[in-house]
Amino acid sequence: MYEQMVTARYYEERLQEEYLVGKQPAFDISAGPIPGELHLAAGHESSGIGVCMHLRDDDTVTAPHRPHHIAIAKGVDLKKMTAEIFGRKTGLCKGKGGHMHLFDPEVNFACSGIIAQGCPPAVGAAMAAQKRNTDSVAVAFLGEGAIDQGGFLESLNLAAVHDLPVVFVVEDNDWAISMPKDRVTDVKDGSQRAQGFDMPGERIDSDDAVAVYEAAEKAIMRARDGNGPTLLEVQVHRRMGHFMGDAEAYRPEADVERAKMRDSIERLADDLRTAGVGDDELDEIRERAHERVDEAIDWAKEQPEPDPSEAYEDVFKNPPAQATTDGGEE
Ligand SMILES: Cc1ncc(C[n+]2csc(CCOP(=O)(O)OP(=O)(O)O)c2C)c(N)n1
Ligand SMILES: [Mg+2]
Repeated sequence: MYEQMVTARYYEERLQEEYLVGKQPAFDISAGPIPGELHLAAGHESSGIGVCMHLRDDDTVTAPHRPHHIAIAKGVDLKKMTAEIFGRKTGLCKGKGGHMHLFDPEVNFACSGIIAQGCPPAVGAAMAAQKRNTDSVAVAFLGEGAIDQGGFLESLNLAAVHDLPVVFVVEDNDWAISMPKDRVTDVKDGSQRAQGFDMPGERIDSDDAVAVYEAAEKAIMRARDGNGPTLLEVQVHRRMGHFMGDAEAYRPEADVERAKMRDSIERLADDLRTAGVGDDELDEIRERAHERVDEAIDWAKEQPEPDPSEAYEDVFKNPPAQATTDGGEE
């Protein structure tokens, strides 16, 4: 778990550096090696990793717009994922999706920029698993800012009424862009929503990745054993802005500091030290993780850009006439 968490954190730090290349001085979002928006998940590691440690390749995961830690934990190919983020031809989606549209059928992982959008497809995957009599499960991750979305609430209902093998994981980082949680809901504990659908709900209120791991184990085993869905809410922290380039003028400095103080990775490292793991071993793990990330980023940066003539391929099932490369002659 520690290795995965360190990998995810360092990945975000490296992407942060790469993203800023060429974007200054007037912050041009389309310039540089990573074009478009970038939402980094530093501070969310305990949730993605604590949950996905229990999953197999044939289990499905849907993630929101802040997906990298979850994708890494689900086993998405780091090189192809990085190439996708850099908009390269050898990326997971041939460079056409970017960081919010990572799709990897090898390990059944998808994410989307539309919040709560992953819930219905996760329910669909769980229904398919149930109908095929397999013991695979689905997990839908979403932010606390998405828990009033109809798609989420309808998914909870469908999952409960059909006893589907699905787990919903709300990553509560207290913010939805510039909107603090207490301005959109009076319900402090989002897992209470489970009661309205007659399913178990649990909130993990600490920065303890092991507590997440244990709660997720219960929920995923329950799903695998055919006993239906669970809703988990995990308190995480947004260590960075909502997206790269967010000046966070709306956010009190003390809140940023608090987020940085409560670091689940440091906590896990302390727990490991207490359990007798030496600093040498922790350093070794960190070095291995850094090497893997650096290698993936170096590889991605050397990959070719997609050919403009392929822009419409894989985008439309039945391309409209104007969406052909010759300007609509056919
Ligand atoms: C349906 C929909 N409405 C609005 C948006 C714009 N939007 C993008 S991220 C976001 C806030 C998400 O907050 P939260 O779910 O808490 O996730 P976090 O960014 O904190 O990880 C919003 C409103 C969107 N992407 N999709
Ligand atoms: Mg949030």
